[in-house]
Parts: sequence; structure tokens; C-alpha cells
Amino acid sequence: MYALDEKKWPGCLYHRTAKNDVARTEHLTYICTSKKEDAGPTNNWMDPAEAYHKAGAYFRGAMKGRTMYVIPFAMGPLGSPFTKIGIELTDSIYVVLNMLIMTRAGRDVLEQLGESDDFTRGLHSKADLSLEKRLILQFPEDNTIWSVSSGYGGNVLLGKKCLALRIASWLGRNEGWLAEHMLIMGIEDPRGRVDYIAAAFPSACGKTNLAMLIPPEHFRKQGYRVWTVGDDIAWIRPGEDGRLWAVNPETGFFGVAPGTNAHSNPNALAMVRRNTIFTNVLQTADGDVWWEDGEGEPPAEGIAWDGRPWKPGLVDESGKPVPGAHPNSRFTAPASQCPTISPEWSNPRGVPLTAIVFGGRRSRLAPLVYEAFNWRHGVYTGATMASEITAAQYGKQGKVRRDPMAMLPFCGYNMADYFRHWLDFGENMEKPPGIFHVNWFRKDERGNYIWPGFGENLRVLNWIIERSHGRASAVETPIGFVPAEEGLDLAGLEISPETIEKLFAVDPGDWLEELSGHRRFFEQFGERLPAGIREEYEAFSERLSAEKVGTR
Ligand code: OXD
Ligand code: MN
Repeated sequence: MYALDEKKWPGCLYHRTAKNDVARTEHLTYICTSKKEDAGPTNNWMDPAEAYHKAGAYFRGAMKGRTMYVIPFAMGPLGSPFTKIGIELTDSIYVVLNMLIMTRAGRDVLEQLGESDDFTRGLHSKADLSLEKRLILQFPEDNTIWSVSSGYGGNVLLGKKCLALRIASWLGRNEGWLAEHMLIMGIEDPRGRVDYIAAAFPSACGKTNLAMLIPPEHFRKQGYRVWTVGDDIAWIRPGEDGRLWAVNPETGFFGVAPGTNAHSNPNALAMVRRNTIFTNVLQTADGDVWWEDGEGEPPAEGIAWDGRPWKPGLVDESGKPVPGAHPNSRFTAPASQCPTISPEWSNPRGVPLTAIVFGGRRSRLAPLVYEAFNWRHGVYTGATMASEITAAQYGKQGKVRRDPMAMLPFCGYNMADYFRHWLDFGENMEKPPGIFHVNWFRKDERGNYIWPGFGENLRVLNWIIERSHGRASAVETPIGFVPAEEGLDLAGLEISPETIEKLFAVDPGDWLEELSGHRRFFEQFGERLPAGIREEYEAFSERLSAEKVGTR
């Protein structure tokens, strides 16, 4: 790790991972339960005895001659009913420094834990960083995580994806709460009333940008403000008042650097100016960093993410531009440095949710926003979430990947049981929040985005809030309620009536095709798929066949 220039980047560090170790390795990530069915068809599964044996051999002697660090950490504010404790053993100083930003780590945690053995056991070694020996193993029955031969954040900061999503989703099912891949944000209206929203989007759909959104001028002038609570993980419990309450169990942001600029996310830029760890961005000899689609001109020369010399205009043998920063290069920054951090962000009670939002990247199908008819339909909407693959992910670009609740890589048990848990959860709730679906990524025939996105997304969130309080009108369609004409506040935005029409169009033909995708996805769960999901599928199929399309 290198210190960056103290004047330009006070307290900041630079780190470069191995070239084969720049993203989460889902194919080497396993849920290790005694019964294969408990991991379900969407997870890789390994028998726990086999997993301990196999990884045990990779761990043996791997830390020899290295320093072993012991990190006691808490996910969630100490003393909160939400909070879970973990202890990670690691031979990586990078892990230690990141965990100090991303979690509440230190002596207080050990004091809180006392003699209790109620904590997640985390073991990590970089070992030889080879793909052959890399395994990311979750043992939910033992409350244990083993991660070997990687140094990439999502694989090795065990509090994050491994504990706060995979293990926590299992704990949440047993204990009656939800661990979700969701941002949490507050929207303050001109009267000073704050509504909180939790929103799930697959990786690379702009969760960090949305969580730190800057209101468009029309809203800013009226006194609207956005407050950031979290950008990646929400732990959600029913409160005594019948509402749902959510906490962000983390204390930092591990965000993607490329694409972070003064237009997409000025708050993140301000946040990373100090005390931040940069991983795999472009580094310069004088202690500066830079990334593609960021701020300012690229430096005349630098060292690329892979350690090779780089200069602007560099191309590979086939003439393709060579980026200086890896597309998945990251910043790790303390939440407290985010200019819009909510005063409630570490409230042990969490924040009450007004609405839950699901979203994906769909260039044709899904309208800008729609509201589910009720909780059960909302669960179906989340369970059928899908997103088109982008350049930042493996797989064929443009192909649709089903990613229920954005939890496909993170659900620590059988996803059919996870759907059941969601359904039961709503049944026991007095005041379930509304469930909505958004799509910022609809395109026209020429392939151009038709919604400006970024700050303008507040217009949609505002409709969601108004609707949740029964103040906005809507039109019924087979997929749910869409805003009525004049429903969405578009003042100060130049957008034609034809574009609005296109943004909200619901094409029954396209949706019938989509429906067969739902069926194919659900088939893999067999008998384990809950009846509630089957019934929603049937009801949706009937609504579509009846072509009951609302007119706007
Ligand atoms: C992340 C992810 O790193 O979802 O947050 O991949
Ligand atoms: Mn994530």
C-alpha cells in the first residue's frame, strides 16, 4: 500500500490487487449447508466437511512468516437490537485498514461481546492469491466464513457481502428480520418531514449515486433535501409501532470509482478527498490518482491498475482503448465524510421505511415507475427483478439476468424459502410499506436513454412518497399502478409528451414474453416455490391475457 500526496489527498492510501483478483468471484463462492436443498438451486453448494477439508489444506501454513491480525467488528451500532458481531482473522493489512472504515471495529466490540459465543467466525488468508486455491465459503449453520486466496474487497471484507448479506439473510430468516442488498435514503420535504426509502438494484445500477442524489433546482428551491443512510446493505425489522425500521450495518462506502464525477455524484467526490483507500485506480508518480469518466484531464502519464505504464490514448493490439483504472476500481471512504450523511445514520433504532423500491436496467420493458398492488404482489415484483448485463459484468451484454431483490449472489439459503420469508413477513405486519419498481434505463428506438436520471430521479421518488401517503393519483395497468397524467412533478424539466408516453408505456405483448421468463426462472425451485408466488404468477397471467391496459 502507498500513501498518496498528503496535500492533495490527506490521509489517503493507494492499493493495487493481483491482476486475477479484481472482482467478486461468484463461481468460487459457496453456501455450505448440511443439506444441498437448503442452499437451493441458485447457489453453489459444498458439503461443510468437504469444504473445511479442502480450504483447510489451502490455509495450512499460508500465514507463515506473515502478521496475523485479529479484527473484532460490529455490523450495526453497538447496543442496537439489529447489531451482529464478528471476528475476522486475516494476514492482510489492506483488510484491516478497510474494515476500520467499513465496520465498527475495535476493543469496544470485545467488551460488548464479553463471554458470549454469539459472533460470526471469520477466517481469511491471501494465501498465494491463485484462482486454483480461491474459495469464499459461508457456513450458515456454524455462523462461520472462510475466505482464502483473494485480496479483493467483496471476497475478503468479511463483514460486508459474506456476513451482512449471506450469513445475515440466514439469521434474519430464523430470527424474523430481513438482510437486504439495499441502499437507504431519506427525502426531506419543505415542511421538514423526512420519508425513508430502501431500494434494491443489482450491482452497477447506480445505488451509490442514488443514495447521494442532489435534488434538481426546482426541488432544491422549495427546500427538498436528500439524506444518505447507506448505499449497499439494509437490515430491516418490524418495529413496535407496526412500521418497518432499517439500519445500515456498515460505516463506510466501498464504491466504484470510474463514472464518479461532478455530474453523477458530487457528494461522493467530496467524500473521498481525505482518509480514503483507493484500489486499482490509475496512480501517478507524484502521489495522485485518476479514473475514467471522473473529474479533470487525465495525467500525462501514470501507472495503470495492473502496474503497467499508462498514458492517455493508449490502445491494445486490436486498437481498443486501454483504461488506466480498472472498471471495478474502488474507493473506501468513511460514511461520516459524506456531505449528505443523515443525522440518523447510526441511530440504533434505525429509520422507519415509507416505501421499498426494486429496480433494474431494462431498455424496453419496464416503465419509469410502477406501484405493486399490495405486499404479496410487491414480493412477486421483487422476485422477478431482472437487469441487462453491462460491460462491467461477465456474460453477454444486453442479456437479461434474473436477480430477485438484487440478492442472487448474496442470499445465504434456498431462494424459494427466501421468497416465503418475504411473504410471511408482510402478513405479520400492521402497516406494510408500499412496494414500487423503477427503471431509469429505458431507451428509444435509436438506443438513447429517454429519462435523464441522476438528480431527476428525485421526481420519481417524490411520487413514490406522495403515493405512499395516499396523495398522488395513479392509473391501473396489468403490472401495477403507474402515475396518472400530471401525477409526476415535471416542472423545470424539458421533456416532450411523447417521451412521457414512452416512459410509461406497458406493452402486453412484451410482458407476456417476460412472463415466460418468470416461469422458466421459477421452475428450478420445483415444489419448494411458495404458493403465494404461484398464485401471483397466475393472477398476472390472467391480467395480461385480459389486456386490461389502463389509458393515461
Ligand atoms: C458491491 C456489489 O460491490 O454489489 O457492492 O458487487
Ligand atoms: Mn452491492
